Amino acid sequence: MANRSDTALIMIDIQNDFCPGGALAVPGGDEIVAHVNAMQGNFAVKVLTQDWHPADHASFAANHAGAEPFSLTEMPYGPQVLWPVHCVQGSDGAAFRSDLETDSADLVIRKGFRSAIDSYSAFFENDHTTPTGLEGYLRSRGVQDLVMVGLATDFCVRFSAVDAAKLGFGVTVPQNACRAIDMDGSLAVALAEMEEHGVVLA
Ligand code: VGL
Ligand code: ZN
Repeated sequence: MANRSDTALIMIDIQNDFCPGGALAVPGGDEIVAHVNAMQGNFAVKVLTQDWHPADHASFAANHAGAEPFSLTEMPYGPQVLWPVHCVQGSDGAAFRSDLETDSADLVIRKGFRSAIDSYSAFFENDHTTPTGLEGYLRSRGVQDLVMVGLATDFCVRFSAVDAAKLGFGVTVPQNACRAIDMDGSLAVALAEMEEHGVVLA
């Protein structure tokens, strides 16, 4: 897939808060950075996504009286995990890992910026209908295939990969360039769901 102009590398949420020491640390999240950096030269189109929440975001347990982080609630759009406060707009935690190569990215797409709705997927918010604009960008650049890497395998990578496959993109997820939160077996569910939708788990 080296340098095919119709293939994009999508680097998902490689931010301080998802790495050890961060507010929603994914075990080993920092270990993928060197690998992701090394992959970038093989892609004509490079996109970074950035989880980017206002402080009053509805996905934060702290904004629901009495709720514990990692508990489940019902939102108008369906079930929602309540997270520790993370990736607050403009905070250090929301910044990309300083060792991630970001200068050569063509596009940074921010998501989760509406207080009332979370967005795991890089394509649609958690209501599965509000678009982020990424599909239009990729199509207008002639992209057909995606390689998706980043954090976390079982949340933002999973929802992004499944949405991409549903939209008709060819999708590969190299698992050695991803790390999972793995809450209550969520990694196994994520891998099965991605495979079901034709995502290639490399
Ligand atoms: C993510 C939980 C909450 C992710 C983002 O990037 O996987 N997970 N916000
Ligand atoms: Zn988030």
